[in-house]
Amino acid sequence: MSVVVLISGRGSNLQAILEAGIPVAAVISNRVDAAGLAVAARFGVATGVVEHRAYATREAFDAALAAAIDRHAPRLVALAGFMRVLTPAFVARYAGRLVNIHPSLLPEFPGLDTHARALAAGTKRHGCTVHFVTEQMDHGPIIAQAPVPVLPGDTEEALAARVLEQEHRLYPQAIRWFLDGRLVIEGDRVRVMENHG
Ligand code: NHR
Ligand code: GAR
Repeated sequence: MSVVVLISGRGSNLQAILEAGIPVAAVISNRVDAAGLAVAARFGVATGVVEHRAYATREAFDAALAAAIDRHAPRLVALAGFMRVLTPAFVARYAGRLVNIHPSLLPEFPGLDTHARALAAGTKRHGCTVHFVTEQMDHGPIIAQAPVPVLPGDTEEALAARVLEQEHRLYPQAIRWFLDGRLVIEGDRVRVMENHG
């Protein structure tokens, strides 16, 4: 019934998920010093650390990560500021039940440093995307998006904060849709079904 959340850092999206009352079975970080581990502990949620540096290959790290996840038999695995690209074998194992929140309006600005790149491009609209994770980084079927304006004089920090506020609203909502069985993947697209509950 529940969710395993993967983090690498601060954990503000994790906190938004927990505050929304989403059932989280465990939080797993690839870094021992991730501040999000303390957020999980504060909410009484089990934590685990699988350090990517302890593994010689991405395949070995992902196998250890999958073993740690599968102990909790989650319905959904949610990346929340998780910073390691996942191997095809890992993605295949969780096909259709692995989601990510990305800080841009995909397909614009996949990858890292999205806010700096949005400012450099002079775009007037930026935002965030929740998507299913596939082999191709930041290209999976899009579940939901939230736009924000880019304002004159914006810094990277100001823009990131504006996007983050939307992330904290969007991600719990999208996870709720998944858990309520409302998301149907149709090829490259996601249909959000009406709630008949
Ligand atoms: N894995 C797959 N296969 N597909 C996706 O769509 C993924 C993924 C893993 C993570 C999150 C993503 C983001 O939202 C995500 C989506 C990290 C990197 C990266 O380059 C890129 C995209 C994302 C997360 N990571 C470096 C690496 O070598 C390490 C960077 C670091 O440690 O700071 O893995 O942006
Ligand atoms: C969020 O903005 C998230 O979208 C982004 O990192 C931040 C994590 O913040 N994710 C990525 O860049 C993934 N590569 P948080 O740890 O406070 O949730």
